[in-house]
Amino acid sequence: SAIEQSKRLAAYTAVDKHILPEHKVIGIGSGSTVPYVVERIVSQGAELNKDRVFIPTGFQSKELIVLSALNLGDVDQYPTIDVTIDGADEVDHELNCIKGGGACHLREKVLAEAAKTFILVADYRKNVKYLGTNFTPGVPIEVVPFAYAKVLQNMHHILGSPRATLRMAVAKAGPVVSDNGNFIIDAPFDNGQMKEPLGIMARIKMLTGVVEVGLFCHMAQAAYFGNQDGSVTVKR
Ligand code: DER
Repeated sequence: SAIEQSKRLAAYTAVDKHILPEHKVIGIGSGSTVPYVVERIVSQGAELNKDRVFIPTGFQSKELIVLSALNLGDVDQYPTIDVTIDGADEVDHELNCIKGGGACHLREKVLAEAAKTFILVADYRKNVKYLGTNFTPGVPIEVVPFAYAKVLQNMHHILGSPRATLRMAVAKAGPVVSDNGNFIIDAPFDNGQMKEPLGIMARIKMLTGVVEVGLFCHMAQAAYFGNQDGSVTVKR
């Protein structure tokens, strides 16, 4: 499909540009775009990859590394990462992004912060001017189960997201449970409110019971978007 092609295009372009022979510790994100990142890294050859270690951002990411026969590492062993490449749900004109569509944003933010270089790869749907344009579920928020109702109440009445909801699972009864054993709240805001994502992120993060917020502000050095016409848009 055009979307899959554009994901592959973004991933291949980013890997060719940012995963160089001298990069030995590499953070691998989550979602449906990063498999193309790993595919391109594998194509760089076993000779190069045998001296590298790959750090996952969750169960899916770990499985991708293992099934691709790449060396698996842990952020405990490698607290400093050369490059982390990850997907995103939306990226605005200042490289702020919404992440957490896959409920992996806590570990993703740890590896994004630990990396000297943090690169985003996505299809053309994610390339927006302001957050909240295309990704309608809103800002993913990882919360401890004990506090989810309180956080939900605060989002509705204080933080200005009256339509915030607890993310319910599809193939499981009850709510989605993250790799860390927590719940996810999705909090939609309108475009106007998302012109200053840093302020929203900080206020949500302060709520008791919030573990991490799926807004990554001023963290990425570049974002690559595959386009339907086969071109690539780079934001930096
Ligand atoms: O959850 C995340 O932040 C993931 O990176 C994810 O949202 C990216 O999604 P996609 O690569 O499947 O579009």
